[in-house]
Amino acid sequence: MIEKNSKIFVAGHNGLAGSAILRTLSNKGYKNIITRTHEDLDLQIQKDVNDFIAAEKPDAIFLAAAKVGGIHANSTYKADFIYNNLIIQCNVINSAYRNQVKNLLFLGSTCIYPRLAPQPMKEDDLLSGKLEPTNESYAVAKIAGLKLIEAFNIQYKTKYTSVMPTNMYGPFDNFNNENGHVLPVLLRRFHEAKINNFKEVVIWGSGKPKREFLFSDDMADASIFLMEKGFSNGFVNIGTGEEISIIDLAKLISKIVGYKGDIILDKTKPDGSPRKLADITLLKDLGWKPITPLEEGLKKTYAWFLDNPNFKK
Ligand code: GFB
Repeated sequence: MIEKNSKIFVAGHNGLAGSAILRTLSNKGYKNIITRTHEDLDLQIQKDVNDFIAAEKPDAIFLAAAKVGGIHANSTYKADFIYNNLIIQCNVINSAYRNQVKNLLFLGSTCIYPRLAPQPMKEDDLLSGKLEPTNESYAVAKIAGLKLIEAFNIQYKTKYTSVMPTNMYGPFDNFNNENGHVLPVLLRRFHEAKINNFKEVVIWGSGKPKREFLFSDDMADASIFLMEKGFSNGFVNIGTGEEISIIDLAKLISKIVGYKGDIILDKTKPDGSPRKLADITLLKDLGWKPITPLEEGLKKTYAWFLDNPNFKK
């Protein structure tokens, strides 16, 4: 387990998840944190990763580095989503073991579950059915990652942890119109429609699919909670237990942004999974509970977006 003076490497500290983990660790009084930019350390180069971990010998690693994106990016860059993520997680998990790193947390995603898994989705539902085609590459890579952790814990007696957060959002998200996830993309689209007086905003799909949205700082809080407990007995869902349809999310974002125009559905775009609500009974039984309601998280994220106009788009 980790303690306040543990030396902690946050891999992927500039991303949505990694920045939330870095921010939350600092807020909780962790002072001995190391990070490396992608330019300084390419996690796809096995020797560089091993040399870095051997030299720094961290007590713990939060593996939040990954190739991520929304439904369009996942459908368009299938090879990158499986190859990049497999390489990164194999390099970091293997080097952690080879250099006696005691604690490691691997970040997966609830897209690992079958497209039509019973809702809410339990950890036991893994590999019980066909995956959602639009994000199968990413899902296979993340399933491989959690299985790698499981296998290292069995064969090499490591005590590593895997968490499967639901759709995350928050500061330092990807607001790019094509490759971002739905929540940041709609925040930006409604904002730009308001300031440009557009008559309507187009959203993709039927608007009927439901999604669960987890504020990134809450994911970080749950992940640090598990690492402080030294939990390493399988993988754990992280979510809010609440879901919302895409059309209702769009209406909520429109209200928060203050947009007055119409919402139009582009049904030529894919819907993806009909639902993907995570069952968080295991996490709640361990003593954690969700923190940030969606409307509050949306307001915080929109405020951050307004304060960071030049952030990657
Ligand atoms: O967040 P999202 O891109 O990915 O899309 P998933 C969620 C839903 O939002 C789909 C609808 O039903 C989309 O049709 N949507 C509506 C939009 N308007 C838009 C829009 O302008 N942009 C986008 N992107 N969606 C992701 C996986 O699945 O879940 C990732 O692709 C990851 O790999 C993530 O697992 C957690 O929620 O469908």
